[in-house]
Amino acid sequence: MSFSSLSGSSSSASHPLEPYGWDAGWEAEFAPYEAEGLLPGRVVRVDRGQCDVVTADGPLRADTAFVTPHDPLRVVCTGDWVAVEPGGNPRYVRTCLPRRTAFVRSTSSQRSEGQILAANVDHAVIAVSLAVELDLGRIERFLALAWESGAQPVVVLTKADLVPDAVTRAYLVQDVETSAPGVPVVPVSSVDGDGLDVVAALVGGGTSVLLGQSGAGKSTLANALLGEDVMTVQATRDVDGKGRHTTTTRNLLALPGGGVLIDTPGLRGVGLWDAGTGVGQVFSEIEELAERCRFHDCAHEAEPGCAVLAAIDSGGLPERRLESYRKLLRENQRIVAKTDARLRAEIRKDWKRKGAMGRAAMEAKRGAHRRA
Ligand SMILES: Nc1nc2c(ncn2[C@@H]2O[C@H](COP(=O)(O)OP(=O)(O)OP(=O)(O)O)[C@@H](O)[C@H]2O)c(=O)[nH]1
Ligand SMILES: [Mg+2]
Ligand SMILES: [Zn+2]
Repeated sequence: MSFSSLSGSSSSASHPLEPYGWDAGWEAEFAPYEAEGLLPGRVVRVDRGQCDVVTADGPLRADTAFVTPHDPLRVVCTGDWVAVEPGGNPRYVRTCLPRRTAFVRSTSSQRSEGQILAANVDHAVIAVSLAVELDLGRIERFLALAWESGAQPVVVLTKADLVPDAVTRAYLVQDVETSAPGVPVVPVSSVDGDGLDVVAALVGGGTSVLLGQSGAGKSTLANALLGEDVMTVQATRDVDGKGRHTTTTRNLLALPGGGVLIDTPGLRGVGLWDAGTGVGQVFSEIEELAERCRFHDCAHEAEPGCAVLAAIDSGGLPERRLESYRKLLRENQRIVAKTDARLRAEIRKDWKRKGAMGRAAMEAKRGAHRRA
């Protein structure tokens, strides 16, 4: 990789990591490590105990042993800013700078384990294929996680060339817009280039992550935005969205017109992960209506003066939205309860590990409490 082609805006020497999102905030955050002689870098890809990092000296590979703690949410991830040792064999990533945002999902609905998919992301771009039937519930779920991550969500409806009829296309866009208040919804085709300029403008600043099911066209879109084939795309697939995963690692790419893009492997589904705030944002129109219900604790079931039910009756709010809202709230409560249970169990384990001395000290303290 060379930095010579970077468009230096003026005579003032810009930092070679600027195209990767480096700014004054990261510089300040990195200062103590700079003093130690470590190199700043951004994680491009993580792969089995190692990661690719882009630094001012170019790309390098480093060992992640120090940044792979037990807590899966603190494991180094694509998009992280890190401090890397200037040399050594292996060369180690010493530490991760505190994240501004993080896209987290639960690995499955069965287990209460969070998985971080991308760090320091400004725009969460949810790719949804127009070649298959829209699943609004799934879009809402992605959106909840996106809002929760701290990033601004965007929905791109890919393969728009497969819906040539303008009226049908407009209906599909409208359906998604109804399920995504406050979120830009952009139909795009990587084949004929429709909508590409709109997406390019949205991802032209900050860091964006492409998320969605396998086969949604994420890598094809990434290549179209890059103007070259960097990500591998499978030319033919048996069944759209069901084929094998083409992209297998999360990859960070600097876009030629500015902005940073993270392409990710397709996700069959995403489990919520402590996303109560995110769910509220996806269904903001329901939460706004709820403020006008007669009862403060209205459950919008059959209460008199319920503004939510009134909106359904008048056709202003699709009933599906309320059902989906309830479903995601319930799922989120379940995952939060499970996580709390797991944390409690871990704290108990920790407690058992403590030596006799610690235990005695605790006992003494408790005794003191009892006496008090
Ligand atoms: N007609 C049409 N096909 C597209 C478009 N974008 C992507 N495709 C096709 O859709 C298939 C999947 O595209 P990918 O870009 O590999 O999908 P992906 O989301 O990266 O998939 P994973 O890496 O498995 O997650 C390929 O056969 C592409 O050629 C588009 O805009 N129009
Ligand atoms: Mg891909
Ligand atoms: Zn109500």
